[in-house]
Amino acid sequence: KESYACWLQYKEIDDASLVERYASYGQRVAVGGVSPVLQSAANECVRGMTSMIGVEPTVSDRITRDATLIIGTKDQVSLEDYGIRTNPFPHLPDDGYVIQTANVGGGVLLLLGKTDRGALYAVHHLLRLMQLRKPVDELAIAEGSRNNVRMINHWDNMDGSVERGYAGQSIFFENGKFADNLERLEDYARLLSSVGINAISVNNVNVGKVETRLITEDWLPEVARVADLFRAYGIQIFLSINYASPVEIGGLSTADPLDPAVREWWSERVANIYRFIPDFGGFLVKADSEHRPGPFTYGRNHAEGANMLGEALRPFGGLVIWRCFVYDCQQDWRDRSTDRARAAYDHFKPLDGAFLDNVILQVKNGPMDFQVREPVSPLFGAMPQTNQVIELQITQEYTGQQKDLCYLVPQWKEILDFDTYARGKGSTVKSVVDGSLFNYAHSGMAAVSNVGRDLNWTGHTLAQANLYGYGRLAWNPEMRIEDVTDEWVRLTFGHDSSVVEQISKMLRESWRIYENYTAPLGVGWMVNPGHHYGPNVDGYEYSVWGTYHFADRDGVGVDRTVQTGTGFTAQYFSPNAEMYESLETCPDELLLFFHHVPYTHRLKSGETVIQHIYNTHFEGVEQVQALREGWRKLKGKIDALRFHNVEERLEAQLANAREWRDQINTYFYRKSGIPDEKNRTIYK
Ligand code: BDP
Repeated sequence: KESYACWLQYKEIDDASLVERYASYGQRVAVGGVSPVLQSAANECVRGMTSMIGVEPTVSDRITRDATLIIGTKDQVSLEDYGIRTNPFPHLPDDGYVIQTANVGGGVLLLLGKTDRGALYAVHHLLRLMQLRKPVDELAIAEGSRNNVRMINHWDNMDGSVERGYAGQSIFFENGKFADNLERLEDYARLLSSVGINAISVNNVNVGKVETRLITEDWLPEVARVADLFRAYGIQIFLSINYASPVEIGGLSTADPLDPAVREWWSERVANIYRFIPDFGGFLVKADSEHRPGPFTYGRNHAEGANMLGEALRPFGGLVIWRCFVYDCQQDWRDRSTDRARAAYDHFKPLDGAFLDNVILQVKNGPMDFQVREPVSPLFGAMPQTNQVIELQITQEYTGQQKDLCYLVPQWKEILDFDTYARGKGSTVKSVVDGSLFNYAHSGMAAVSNVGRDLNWTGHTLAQANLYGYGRLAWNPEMRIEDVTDEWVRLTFGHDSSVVEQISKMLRESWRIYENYTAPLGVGWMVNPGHHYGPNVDGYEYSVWGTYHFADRDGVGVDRTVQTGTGFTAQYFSPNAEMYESLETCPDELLLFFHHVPYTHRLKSGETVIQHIYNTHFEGVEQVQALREGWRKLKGKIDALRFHNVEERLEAQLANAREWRDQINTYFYRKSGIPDEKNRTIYK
């Protein structure tokens, strides 16, 4: 039960005086109107209240004078009627809300959204405050999200498998069909809406033969059923599409975006989708990447490719979310133009301004692929006239696959806070993707889901924190790491201070720890090809994927400078370009991403590169041991199921960390011939 409930535990509150205060509002709930979203809001409110304070509120669908809690929209309930003179709504975005205590009767709590979605978020906000044991007698909250798009991408296939999924089979599909466990989907929608997610794409960006048909009558009734369910939680549905659909299912001989027959085919398809799903979100597209079809096949660029779909969707208000993860996966290191890190910028930057208004480019956070450490993608800030969303990876493909603990909120914060200098100082990534820097029509955040059919949704129970943290940051990128973390731990495990402190600490340190025992100094990869778990230093070194470390007997790292390397550093604005270009100013943690250096090169920390590699890898293993010891101290303070789940995973993590340490250290000892200054045993 605890595993499944995630952060919506709604545990009974044992503080009698708090319960009394909460209960005074939790008697008579009145809802301002009828809509599926308001219905969900009311249901959630009743559910949370009943479970936390032990009294089930009555619910009325009209606003009564004796209501103690009112759920509605700004059009249904006027603040003035309750003696509140300031009206924050004009300053709030559409999904915003107001939570206000008013001194009418014995006191009433107003939970009002600008739209009904806002009302649902207000309910969740209140329930969160209650779970956190906060007073509610004098609330005057007005909140809205900075990001319009707050999306989750599922990489789920209809056979039930999940690409890069580490928590069991798909919750959406099984055996080539839609799964019929709607209760599970509804609970998922509750979790997502509780952190403000408002969009999901349900199928993998690598669209298979079967999934290509999702946009046809074969499956639209089923897609519509899922859309209905999520709509009630304020979440719009998107589908990933196959760019070659006109050929594969339309019987056309081409998918050329400039061909009139192709354009007409898509327009008809889209119109038909909207007959089934009137508020369909739109398409997510992976094109010309890793063997996927795309406009390049027909000699067209990606603006031509995306705009064709944009035109088809525009009459219905739909969006095209077009991924910038476009590179030649058959490349080799032939000349400087083939550096994979350069690809997204080289393809898309020249097209700035050429995309329709309802097209959004979805840019991965880094120029490579969700490594434990990468610089920020230089595309952020580089396209003032093109809508952008950032793509993060909640699923831990390269960060421990939900066997190893790796809490990604600190990484995401660093990325969002990074200053691109696109419009001078203060041009942070978060101000690009929230649309404020360039006034984008559509913008925000998207992330690849880490959820599957496991009882606890995420495999590793503590990986629930990544899903929660993503939602909270997508809602408000200003939230501090400590606050997101503290909130999640308390909501999930309660308020025992030793539990809160221990788990928060483990989470906050985990990303650095993972970095310590894996690929050093930003060079990335060194993983087993294919599944990407565990060390394999040369696993990708001699293949064609563009992922190299160039270690030889003298040194290691990728020269991406303008002076002597691939010229990638020039894709950044000044002064970032100069900072990365120069060996003196390039930050240690990204050194090997940007430079090829001798093993004896001294870092700013004072250590040589080789000694840093040895030190961090020994330290990483010790730190994982400490994580395990720390967790063991919580035995008896956490329910057995969750305790054992994490304990087991920490055991696996320790084995993995040891393997990484031994392989990395041995490899670099053999390459360099330089012994460890501290004479530790390097290989078994
Ligand atoms: C990589 C994954 C691959 C995805 C690809 C993508 O290894 O499975 O299809 O990204 O984002 O990280 O399209």
